[in-house]
Amino acid sequence: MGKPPLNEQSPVAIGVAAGAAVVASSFAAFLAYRELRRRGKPLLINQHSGPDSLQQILKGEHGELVGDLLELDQHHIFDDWPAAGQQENQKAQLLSHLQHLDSNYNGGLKAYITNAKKLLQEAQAGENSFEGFTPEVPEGEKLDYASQAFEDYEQKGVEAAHGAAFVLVAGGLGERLGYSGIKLALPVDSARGTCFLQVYIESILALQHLAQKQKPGCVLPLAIMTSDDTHQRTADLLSEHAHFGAEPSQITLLKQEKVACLLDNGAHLALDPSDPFRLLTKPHGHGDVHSLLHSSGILQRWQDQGVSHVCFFQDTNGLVFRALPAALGVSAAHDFDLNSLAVPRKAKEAIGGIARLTHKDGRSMTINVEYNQLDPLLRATTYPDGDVNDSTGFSPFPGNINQLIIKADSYAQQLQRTGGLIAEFVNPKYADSSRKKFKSPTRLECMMQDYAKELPAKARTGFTVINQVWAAYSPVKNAPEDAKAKVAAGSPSHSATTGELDIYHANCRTLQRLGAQIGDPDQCVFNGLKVDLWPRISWSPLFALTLAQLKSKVAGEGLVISKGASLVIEAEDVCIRNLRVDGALRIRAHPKAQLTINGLSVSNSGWNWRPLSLNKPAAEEEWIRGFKVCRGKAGEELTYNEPGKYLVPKKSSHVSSDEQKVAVTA
Ligand code: UGB
Repeated sequence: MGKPPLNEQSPVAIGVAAGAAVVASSFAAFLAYRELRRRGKPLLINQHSGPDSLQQILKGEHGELVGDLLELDQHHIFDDWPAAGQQENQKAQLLSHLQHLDSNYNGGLKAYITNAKKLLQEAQAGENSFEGFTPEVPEGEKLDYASQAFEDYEQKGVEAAHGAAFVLVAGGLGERLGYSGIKLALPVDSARGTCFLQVYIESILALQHLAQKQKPGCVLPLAIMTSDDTHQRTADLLSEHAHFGAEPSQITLLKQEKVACLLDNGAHLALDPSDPFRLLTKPHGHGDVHSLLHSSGILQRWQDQGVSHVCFFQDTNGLVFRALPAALGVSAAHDFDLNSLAVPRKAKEAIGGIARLTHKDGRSMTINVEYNQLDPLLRATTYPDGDVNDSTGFSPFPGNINQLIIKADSYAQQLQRTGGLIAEFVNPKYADSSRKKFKSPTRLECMMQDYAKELPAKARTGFTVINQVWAAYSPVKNAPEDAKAKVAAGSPSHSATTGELDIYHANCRTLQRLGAQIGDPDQCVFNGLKVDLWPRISWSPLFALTLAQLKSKVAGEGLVISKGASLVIEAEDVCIRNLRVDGALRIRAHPKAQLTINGLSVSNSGWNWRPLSLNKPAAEEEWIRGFKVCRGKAGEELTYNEPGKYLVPKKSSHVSSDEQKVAVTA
């Protein structure tokens, strides 16, 4: 399959004749047809032998594909087809749908079904894909956030950043979260109100500004992998917001295709119950990103532009760029072909564990073992208790957060060799103990971190653990009820509630390390989760992306933020020498405005994060968080729309002729 359609120059004779081949069923008809066609002989089919419309398919451009499907025992797809002349449009729709699926899988549907049969048989037999391997805790770079080592690597990362390209995998719809929009459009935090895509693009632009000091004019490219579920909405989000300040040519969308669902262990393709002329399809997993970067030619283009490292990240971790420059520095310093960013992992937490696996035959590799495979692997080998925490309160196996840094040279060679194909797996949910029936149709999947499995033994693979989870990882993945259940089971909630609150937590803790006085958190309950609500401090990555930038812009000992206060910084060039906030303050400024805040004290009734009441309307973004922000008119806005230098509060030393514009709304 995946071959060109039948050659129309060699028509097959179909008609009624004495002694013509008479076949009893559509399936047999096709097999006979194919056989004779292969031998170059015309086939005469009795017009009463099987649905006329099937005979027509034989003549059509999809005949070869359909024949292959029938040979692969997929005749159920056509069994109930109406006779010729009926529902021809719908039939054509199914044929072109099949053709589409065929051309979007390497080797076509034939390869897909063959691979599926093999993997389904292995799954039914309960085969262990790690048979013969023994896991060990791997060695890697472990960094305390904000330590000297962290800062040194961060500096190295900034120096290497002119060669960085970024890949955001955002094809997942987020069904687990129970949100109807695309996750990239969700606000990272309600204080600033900017969405994930904006924060990611601003982070890349902030790194670009730093990199331009090394390589003037350099532009850091971003590719976003979308799917049918997310593509249009991602494109619209970008165009509605002028690409959030990036050059349109800097961003490329790559759409991944879905794959057909499988009904049973025989890999029968599942028809859509609501439309017998369509197959059910589902996403193939984030592993598609490698073949797309290869087949689109993007990786090649990036290499031609001088890209040395490709950095992958997920759709909803608002903290990723806190750790990424340091991880890039680790990659550059150790010349890693593959570096996985990791955090300490709670046992049984739904993130993969990074392990060193050594085979009986001597092979070994450092890879991610997905959470559902880690426990059985540990129990079957060296850890009889399975996936449990050690005395540190965490699993000894670091948690993969699917933020990968891959060296472009060896990546390109690898993709050239493999076409970017990643080992697939299947994960059917069985309805019975004999593992014969599925609860619902399944499909083949692949994961981007399994790129490590394809690497040659000589490849340099490593990982970078940020020892403080709060500084690097808080994704938004789980719906409120599931989040509560996760916490009850001792795992992090990874909910929209904590995704936001962890941003404030990280910002407050970071500023405390700089010497700032930050009020204690309030204890709150949102969506049934007991959480700490720290002062709502949030800033644009264009203000400070790295720790070094933050240190250069904020004199910690001069900053005092009261319990319950909010501070939002939407300005690039702000120097905070002395600022006290008791209430709420938002600072906005033109990119070319330079602000020095020295001696400003703000006091107002501030903004409140209130739990939702069941009987009051709320937006979907609020429901998944469990709170609403009440700003009222309370809060001070400092806005500087013109370039210039400003001292705040205005003093005699004010150096700009521009008027300082202070809009006080409370
Ligand atoms: N994604 C796609 O772009 N396409 C797809 O077909 C599927 C997903 P999930 P998952 O950090 O918590 C991963 O569903 O796969 C995007 C790691 O495997 O949120 O369950 C999607 O849009 C696991 O080891 O996560 O688990 C999203 O951006 C651990 O690291 C991203 O892929 C876990 O993430 C992840 O998709 C984690």
